[in-house]
Order: sequence, then C-alpha cells, then structure tokens
Amino acid sequence: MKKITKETYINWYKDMLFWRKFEDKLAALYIQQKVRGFLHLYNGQEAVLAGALHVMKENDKMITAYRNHVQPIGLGVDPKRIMAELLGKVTGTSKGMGGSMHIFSPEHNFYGGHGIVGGQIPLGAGLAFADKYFERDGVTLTYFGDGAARQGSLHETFNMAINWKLPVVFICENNGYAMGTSVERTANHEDIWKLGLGYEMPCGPVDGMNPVKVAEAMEEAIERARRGDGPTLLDIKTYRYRGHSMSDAQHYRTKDEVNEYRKIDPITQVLEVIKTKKYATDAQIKTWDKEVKDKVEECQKFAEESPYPEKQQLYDMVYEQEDYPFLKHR
Ligand SMILES: Cc1ncc(C[n+]2csc(CCOP(=O)(O)OP(=O)(O)O)c2C)c(N)n1
Ligand SMILES: [Mg+2]
Repeated sequence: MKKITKETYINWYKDMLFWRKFEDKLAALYIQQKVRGFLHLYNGQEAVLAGALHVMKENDKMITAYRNHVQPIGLGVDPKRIMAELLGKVTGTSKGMGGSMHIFSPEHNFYGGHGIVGGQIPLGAGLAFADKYFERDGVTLTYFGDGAARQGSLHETFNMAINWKLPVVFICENNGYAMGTSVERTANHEDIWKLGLGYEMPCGPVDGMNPVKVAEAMEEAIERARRGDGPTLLDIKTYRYRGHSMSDAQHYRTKDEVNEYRKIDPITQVLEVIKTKKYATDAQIKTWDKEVKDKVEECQKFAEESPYPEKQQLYDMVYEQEDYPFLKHR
C-alpha cells in the first residue's frame, strides 16, 4: 500500500473537512429552499471515502446510492459543478437535470448516484464484468447501505460475481440504520459481512470511523480483485450524524447515541494524529480551516450565480425515436 505519511494525514484532514462543510452548506441551502427534493448527507461517513481514495488506482471505478455528493469530489469532479447540480443549475454535472441523488461523471470513473435501494449492486458487478471482458485493468468499488443489503438482487449478484471472479469490491456502508430501521431489527444477527460466507466470498467487518483501517481493508480487497481472485465483501461500520434525509425527525435514536459517535469522529481522529505527531502548528490548521470555508463559499457563489436551464433542455434529455410517427417532442 502507498505509505500513509504526514501528507496523507494533512490531505485527509483538508478533504474530509471540505466534504463535511460542503454538505453543511447544502443543508443550509436546503432550508432556504434553494436545494429542492430529497437531500441525503454523508456527515460522519467521510473516512469510508478517504480510506478508499488512498488505495484506488487510475482505472478503478466507484458506484453508490443517493448519499453521493462527496465521492465525485474525491474523484476529481469540480465541487462547484456539484453544488450547481444540487441547485438545479445548467452548470451542474447533469445540467441541473439530475439533482441530489443522481450525480454522475463517467470521465472521473464515478457511475452514480442511484435512488433505488440496492439498484446499484448489480450495476457495479456489471461495470466489473465489462472491465474483465474487455481485459481492462480496473476494479469497481460498489457501495451500498445496510438497508440495501437486505435486497434480493444482492444474492444474485454475489453468486455471479464470485463464480465469474469479477473485479469488484462490495462495500456495505453500515451506518446502523435504513431510514428509521436499525440493523438489529432487519435480521436475526447484526453481522452483515457474514452474507459473504454462503458464497465463500472473502468478507469481514471494518472500523469505518478510521481512514487507516478502511485503507488497509480496501487495499487487500482491491488487490485481490485486481489479480483475478474475485470479489470481497466489506462490512464497514460507520455512522451518519444527520437524519436519513433532511425531513427526518430521528425518533428512532437518542442524542446520546449520536454524541457517542461524535467522540470517534473521523475528522477529529485525523486531527488528533496531526497534533500529537506535530505535523502542523495550530496556526497552520487555522489557515486550512479558512481555506475550506472560502472554497465552500466559492462553490455557493458559482452555483447561485449560474442560470437555470432553458425549458428547451427538457426535450434534449429524453429519448426520442427518430422515426416516431405521431406528435413530435419539439
Ligand atoms: C427499492 C426501494 N425501496 C425503498 C426505498 C425507500 N428508501 C430510500 S432510502 C431507504 C433506506 C436505505 O438504507 P441504507 O441502505 O442503509 O442506506 P443509508 O440511507 O443508510 O445510506 C429506503 C427504504 C427506495 N428508494 N427503493
Ligand atoms: Mg444505512
């Protein structure tokens, strides 16, 4: 694995803080009704992304559900375009037509952004199949939630992926809840990783609040897939501080529970290493915090000042059969 150095910690801190603040801004814009529809935030889960990015290589891909605003930023998409997409602006990643749940950027190896719970699990295996079929060196990181782990298509996909030794890593981002339903209520045991055992798929639990632990587990899984030994299932234990979406009264958990997880917050953990190892002074850390704040404001300014799409765009983005014999779209 690429060494975890002082620079790694500093980049992790800056990146994770930016993702957190970027989404805090989205929450504020949602309350102002500038972001409409659904909004599912990643607050608390950042280490799962930071650890993965440390070990991913150029041709590796990522696909996830609707909690999908910061992964493309990590893969190199301009965050201004993501904020614009959320505000429905023409400068967005899908010209404002996709919105929060459908961020997409194949040129950055980011394949969405999927609203159907578990819908992306077979799609991730499909991306991996394509890489194997065309003999391309790529591994697909297929993310899904603990709720999605209860979908039937997961089993069909696992069976096929292990049988054909597809270059895919199945990553259950286990944040403890599917909307208001806790993991313990959805099965007779809580170890989602054991779903791999029936397929003799390498599998195990991972501490998802620590990017080092995530990177180590991911490295092993990605390299296994890359050398042709097929998939792994990682049950990454993480937590989301905010509600399922913005309209969640959170009656299913206590404030104390949320605070317990804040004590092991991934950003704080990384900052503690930076401080104890004296990787930076307090003044330097303050400068980074200010840089993050400014970058978020720049995104907001860009998104707010961008125009909405022309109405005509609606017709450009639907499938239209060339020889359709009846009324034309335009
Ligand atoms: C097939 C399907 N069933 C139900 C829903 C409604 N729904 C949206 S999110 C969600 C919970 C999913 O939880 P989980 O997979 O744990 O992901 P998390 O939101 O925790 O990231 C449900 C039931 C849906 N979008 N699609
Ligand atoms: Mg969940």
